Parts: sequence; structure tokens; C-alpha cells
Amino acid sequence: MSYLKPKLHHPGLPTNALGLTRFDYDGAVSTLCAGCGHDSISAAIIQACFEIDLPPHRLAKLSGIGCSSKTPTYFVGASHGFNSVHGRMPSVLTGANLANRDLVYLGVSGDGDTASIGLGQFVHAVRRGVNMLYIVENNGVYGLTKGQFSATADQGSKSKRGAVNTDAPIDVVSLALQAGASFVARGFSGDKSQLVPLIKAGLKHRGAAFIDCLSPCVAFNNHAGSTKSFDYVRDHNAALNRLDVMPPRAQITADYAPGEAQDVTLHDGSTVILRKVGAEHPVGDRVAAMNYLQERQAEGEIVTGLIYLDPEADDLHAHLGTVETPLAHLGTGDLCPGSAALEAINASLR
Ligand SMILES: Cc1ncc(C[n+]2csc(CCOP(=O)(O)OP(=O)(O)O)c2C)c(N)n1
Ligand code: SF4
Ligand SMILES: [Mg+2]
Repeated sequence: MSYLKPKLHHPGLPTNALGLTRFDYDGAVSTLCAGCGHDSISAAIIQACFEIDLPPHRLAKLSGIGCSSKTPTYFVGASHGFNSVHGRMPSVLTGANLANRDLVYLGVSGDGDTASIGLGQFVHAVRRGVNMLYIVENNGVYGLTKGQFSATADQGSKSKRGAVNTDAPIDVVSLALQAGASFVARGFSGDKSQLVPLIKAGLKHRGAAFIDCLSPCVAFNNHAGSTKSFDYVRDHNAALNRLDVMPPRAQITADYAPGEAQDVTLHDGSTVILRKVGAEHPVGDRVAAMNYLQERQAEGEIVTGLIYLDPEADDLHAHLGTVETPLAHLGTGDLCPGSAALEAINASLR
């Protein structure tokens, strides 16, 4: 098997505003199982970065440990990447973001990485409003360590060998809402047309953006009795809305009947057009979102789409009042107040 991708492409391939083709956003060849949902999410990330004209060198990809956390190697190779320790991606991302606010931060994690060992890290990064898009590639199992139930596995669901999960699940969408995320969505790796715009909007959002992306593990959790299989998710998917994301100053020509679509302007002037396809639910109401999720869940439905959005949200830098210049770009003259100032501080503490 060759791990090199051919560099020659048709000269007529579509390019984005930077003159780059979709292939310029590729990464290394995936070593995941053929058919793994995670590979579809990588393809959706590539498409989204291409479509929003993101310069590859402005993307910082961070992950933990797991099949899902391996995936940043498989997209946008010309970006910054850091594969951290199991469950520790959020704190490493927070530190990187504080040092250089000029990059676009994408955290990729698994349900094991986020909802077990990394649970504390996850909620704290979200509650601080770190400017990032955090994606959980949720398959209900620890794929990399051979298919043990994870904390997101539904009570009563069955493992491949027939064992029944007796523990109650953690719903990471409800948790993100409760922790204060200002953009909360759920996607499905099998529905790229819904997922790509969710990723585009999440990358453009200022503040903590979170997407729980159901991503079936074909090796260990795609059988009858699983609630994270392709068939189960397709059968129980209650899509709430579909999105279009328009760049700043783009003329919006789509024609929607009154009440069918809602425009939301993001901080960079982009517009998110939300087309309602499911039940009535106001995306700007956090409490309504929590209630809606619980109600649908009780009916056995899996809500997908953009569930909550606060387009006015601030991020951690605004909360802390940090300087505009990335810390990484400040010189010694900016960082060192000088011995007289230090002496005054020391004197004030004696
Ligand atoms: C500190 C530590 N504990 C345990 C492990 C073993 N381990 C590796 S990946 C993993 C779980 C991966 O599950 P998930 O995050 O859901 O990713 P998936 O493989 O399902 O995509 C575990 C427990 C580890 N690498 N490091
Ligand atoms: S074990 Fe599961 S999660 Fe890991 S690569 Fe294979 S299908 Fe994907
Ligand atoms: Mg998993």
C-alpha cells in the first residue's frame, strides 16, 4: 500500500478565492478501517476549509488519543497540528489559543477522549469560551482499544458480542449547552450536506463552538442492537434545520417563503441561513434547546442540525482583556516591564 497521494490533478479543477483546489486541503492517506465514519468527517472538514477560503497555514488542529484523534493527519496537511495526550486536547488548545489568537483552532476528539478521561477538560474549555470549533467524533465505543462501551453508549444498547450496556449515557450536546457553549450542533458522518455547513459556521463562530458528530465504528459498533450504527442513526435522525453559510458581503439570492428561513449574521459579517426542516425550535434560546433535546430524546429521536447559536458571544480573550497582538508576536520590550516597575511591584507586596 502506498502512503503517498498523487500530486497531479486536472488543470480544470475548481479553485477557491485563494486559487487553491480541494486537493490543497488534503492530508496523508488514512489508515483507519475502510468505511469508518471518521474518514467522512475528515472529508467534510476538507470541503468546509476549502469553501470558506481558509489559508491552510492559519489552521491549528489539535487532538487527544483514539482513532478519531488520529484523523487530523488525514486533512489539511499544510496546517499546524498537535496530537496531545488522551483527554488533554482542550487544555493544550486553550494554551495555544492564548499564545496566538490569530489562528483558527479546531479540536478533534472522540467520545472516549471527551466523555471519559477528558470530561473535566472538555467542560472547562467550553465554559471559558475558548475560541475554537470542538468536534467529537462519536461512535459510542473506544474504537482504538477494540470496542469497549464509551460513556456516550446508550443504556440497553448491545456490544458486537451481545453484552448489554447498563450505564446511563452522557449526552455531550446537553453538557455543552449546560457548560455555556455559544454554538452547539449535532451532525452525522453519513449526512455530508448537513455536516459541511455546520463545520463552516462552527469555524467562523467566535467563542466555544461544539459539534457532536455521530460517526459509526464499522469494526465494533455497526450491528443490530447498537444505537450508533449507520442504520440506527438514519432511522432515528430528527433533522432540525439545514444551513447555508454565505461569506461577508455576498448577495443572498436564495428565495425562501416567509417563516422558512432565518438569517443570522456572525461576527465576521458572514451570514448563516437556517432553513427549517424539522419542528419549530428557536436556535437563540438555550433553555428551549435543552428542553427540546430532552423531549426528542425521550421519544427515541436523535436531533441533528444547529441546536443553539449566540452570534454575539465573546471569547476567552475578551473575558481576560488580553492584548490584540498574539502573545507569540510580542517582543521582550513588550513583555518585560523593566526593573524599576518590578521593584515597585515587589515593594507593594512586602
Ligand atoms: C492515559 C491513557 N489512558 C488510556 C489510554 C488507552 N486508550 C487509547 S484510545 C482510548 C479510547 C479511544 O476512544 P475514543 O476517544 O472514543 O476514540 P475512537 O477510537 O473511538 O475514535 C483509550 C482508552 C491511553 N492511550 N492513554
Ligand atoms: S476501529 Fe472503528 S473507529 Fe477505529 S478506525 Fe476502525 S471503524 Fe474507525
Ligand atoms: Mg469512540
